[in-house]
Amino acid sequence: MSLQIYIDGLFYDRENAKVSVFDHAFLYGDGVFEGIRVYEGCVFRLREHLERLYSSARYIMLTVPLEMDELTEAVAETVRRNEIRNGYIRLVISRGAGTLGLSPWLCPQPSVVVIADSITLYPKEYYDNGLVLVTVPTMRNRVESLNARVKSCNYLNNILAKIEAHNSGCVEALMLDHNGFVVECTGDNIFVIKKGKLRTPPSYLGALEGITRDCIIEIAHEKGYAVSEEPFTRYDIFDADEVFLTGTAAEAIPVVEVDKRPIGNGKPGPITHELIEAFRKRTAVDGYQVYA
Ligand code: PXG
Repeated sequence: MSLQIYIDGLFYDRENAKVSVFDHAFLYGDGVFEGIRVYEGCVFRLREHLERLYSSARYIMLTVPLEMDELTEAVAETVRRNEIRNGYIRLVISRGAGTLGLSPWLCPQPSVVVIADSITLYPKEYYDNGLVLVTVPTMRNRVESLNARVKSCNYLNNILAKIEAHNSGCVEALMLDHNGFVVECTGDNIFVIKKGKLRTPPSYLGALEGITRDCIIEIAHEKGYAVSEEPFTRYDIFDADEVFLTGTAAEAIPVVEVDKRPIGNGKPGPITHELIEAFRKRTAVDGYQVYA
């Protein structure tokens, strides 16, 4: 059976799942999105993802054409139709089709797209051996411009950073703000651990309030680790005992080298390992059960 894709209340085969070239998400990146995991038929933290989606939409003054319970059902139905037990959901709210001009008020009807598919995971060796990062020249957009707390369809800044990392042989890029503070990676939040204390950049620096980040903070608290959200620089990365990233695709993944400097002893650390294990235990129980 071909993939069934939800567009504005109807389901289409992959070949026929199309939106207008006049859609402003295509013309201008005018829209918001979410990337969500499904584990054993459980949509991980669906409510939190949807809340972030509505917040992103509110920031760009885009009215999501469905209520939260309707959108929940659209997501669940898309997962069921495709018989996904473990996979990945891409939810997009676009400004909709309009004219060849910026004006969003000339786009009468926002569109809702839900794709539920399988997911390609990072190779196991990344988890076993850790990631190597490089700091890239492309800085974060200033929060006074497009606040990167918004998960908008305009990811060019991060894409440029990703290309720069790739050109240096790395899978992820460390991104700084214009003051040199560490913010996050192109699709992952970052944590440093020093003497058993965790730190992650605050969202007011323009770090996405990652759903995985939130979950890891909760787990760390439960395990008795102190966690603070405060600005830090590359100094604190090089000085850390452990560094790890969090994100929907990666879950939690150790970092062992940044800018050719080994982190700690150059191997994935024990606290990172403990948090990853605990995170994996709750993925299939912490969310919306689609087949219940
Ligand atoms: N920072 C940025 C900039 C992100 O885009 C995260 C952090 C992690 O947030 P979550 O909520 O996932 O823990 C993200 C998430 C994709 C894709 O298809 C990107 C993300 C998530 C899922 C898929 O590229 N980014």
